Amino acid sequence: MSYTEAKNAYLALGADTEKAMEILKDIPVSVHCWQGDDVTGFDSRSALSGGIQATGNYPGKATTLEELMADFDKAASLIPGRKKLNLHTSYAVFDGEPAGRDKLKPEHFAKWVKFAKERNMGIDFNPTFFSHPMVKDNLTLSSPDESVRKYWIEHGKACLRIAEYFAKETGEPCVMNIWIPDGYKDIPADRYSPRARFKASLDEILSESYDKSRVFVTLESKVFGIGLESYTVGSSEFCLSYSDRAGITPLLDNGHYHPTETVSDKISALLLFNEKIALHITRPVRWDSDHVVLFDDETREICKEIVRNRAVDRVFIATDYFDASVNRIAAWVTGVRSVEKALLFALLEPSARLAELQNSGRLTELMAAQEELKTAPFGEVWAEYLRRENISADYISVVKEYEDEVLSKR
Ligand code: RNT
Ligand code: ZN
Repeated sequence: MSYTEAKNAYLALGADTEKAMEILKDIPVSVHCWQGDDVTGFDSRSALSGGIQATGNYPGKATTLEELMADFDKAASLIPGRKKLNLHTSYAVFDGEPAGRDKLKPEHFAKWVKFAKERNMGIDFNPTFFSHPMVKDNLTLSSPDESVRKYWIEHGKACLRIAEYFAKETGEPCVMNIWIPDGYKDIPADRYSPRARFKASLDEILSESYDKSRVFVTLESKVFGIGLESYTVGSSEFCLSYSDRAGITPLLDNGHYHPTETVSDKISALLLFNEKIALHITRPVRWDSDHVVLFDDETREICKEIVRNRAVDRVFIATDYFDASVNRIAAWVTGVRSVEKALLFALLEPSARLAELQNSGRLTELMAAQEELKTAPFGEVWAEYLRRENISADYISVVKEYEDEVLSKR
């Protein structure tokens, strides 16, 4: 089947492929830098902590700034659409004396700014509250130890200044996401006090003045972590309530809920009460395993909710996964392409017609129409989108060549 035939097939179903591709190419997807090196970073190179894990030992991992940048470029060259660079603080670059995370300055990210500007990308940012000796007993902003709490508050404030610098330099808004791993492996006796301290710490961080038109602070909740099974301080209720009260943006990671809960079902509720929301798109397999995102049911359903609710401008979309068991560049490309594909799939849904079926109680027809869409000639439209974006459909041979020439020599 040709693209023209696919286009006509979609027109018959009530969807406009041309319009869909036009919209898709301008939707920014924030690509996480940490897929490139299993969340290691450059500042302390401590073992990954915080209850998250990158499993696998595929050869060729990036270990220097230059390698990570080259790998990111290779991946980006195989991903269509508008991209942002998503950095963690642990990717700070020190030319002279290393600075502690409480004393980081914009200059420690100057090389990343140059990199992003040369590629016309905005930058998003994440304070790093893990993989560091100042994490004490798995606690940071909720620690009962004042010196620990203070250190991480200063870290948060330093990150706000850096986020503002990113926004000013790139001319694009910077989403700064706060996620802390704090929690307990076993049943705590006091669930209230750590949350009270976390609340106070966030208040202190946000007392730093910053340009709210350029920097969007988001808060990511989580239900459990490895070694933090019984209690997490930053639970969903805590984070939603806090964001609401403080006027910041809630962030939902689809690996951070009980297994039968879906983020796709949460989006509409949050859009009714928030100007903006933010997402970490990942693939949890039995736990928050951060497998590479695929073009699967939940990824499509999440994207449908963004598109149907006309919220493309209100949802900050970012990827968040780290698989060390396969080629890391292919992992990057497969995951981000899956998000792009799911967005395209969602843009090809005749949502007004489907909503009309629902609202007029024609639920049998709705079921049939939704099934029909699953086998519409989507592959042709995706292939056309790649052609228009000048991106080769076959990325595996490009990645293999890079593996032979570059990765295998590391
Ligand atoms: C952890 C959170 C968090 C991290 C990144 C590296 O469960 O999802 O977003 O994955 O900050
Ligand atoms: Zn996340």
